[in-house]
Amino acid sequence: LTQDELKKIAAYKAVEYVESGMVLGLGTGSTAKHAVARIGELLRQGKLKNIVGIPTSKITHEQALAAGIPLSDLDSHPVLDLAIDGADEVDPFLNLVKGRGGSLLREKMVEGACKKFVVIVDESKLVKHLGGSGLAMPVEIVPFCWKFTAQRLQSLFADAGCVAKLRTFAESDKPFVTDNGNFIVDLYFKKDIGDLKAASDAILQLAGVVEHGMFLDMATTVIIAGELGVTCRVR
Ligand code: DER
Repeated sequence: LTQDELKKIAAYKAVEYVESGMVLGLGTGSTAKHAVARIGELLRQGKLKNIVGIPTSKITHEQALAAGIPLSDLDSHPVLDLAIDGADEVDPFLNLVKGRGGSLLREKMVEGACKKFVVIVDESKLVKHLGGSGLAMPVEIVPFCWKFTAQRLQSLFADAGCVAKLRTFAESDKPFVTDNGNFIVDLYFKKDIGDLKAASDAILQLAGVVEHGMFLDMATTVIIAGELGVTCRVR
């Protein structure tokens, strides 16, 4: 099975949790994309009714619109029944790294407002420790004096051998700009960052930081699609 087929299997499994009448958080990324498409398909087939979708990014807003999912926002629906979204990393306690697609702020706002947050991943996303894979830990920051903020983030995790890099578009040095008009600094760790809650608090205390990509104690269910089948982990 290809990685995309595994993502699709996890996504379709998650959509089985969707009931007519629900207000749904619609995730962002190549895995969540399959869930959004599936919800649209079930609506068209009449197997789901009266669904309201709350998108976690402009790109998901466009996809959901095209899929015929009625859309709204958190102002109109401050409490959601269920969100379905992917993740970049999942640790054994169901803590997540998200945001390598750049949508972490709206995802965290929407998914933090849900009664249930179902995460869908292929098995390649499972890690022992968050940030341990040497891949990016995204932090959304304001553009004002971004070097100052990036430097402070890097110093926070000096013991973990942290390197902070402004996210730019591949070819150019143009900074990536989020849906909210902010920049993203990606943190790369050489060693384990240890206490995640302490790391989260320290990051959020820096004026200039908007939000980070660690989603701690938020996922209620993680659906993992692997070569040997699909497994569900429930908090
Ligand atoms: O950027 C994001 O937050 C995405 O949801 C990411 O966590 C998962 O993206 P993927 O399903 O394309 O791997």
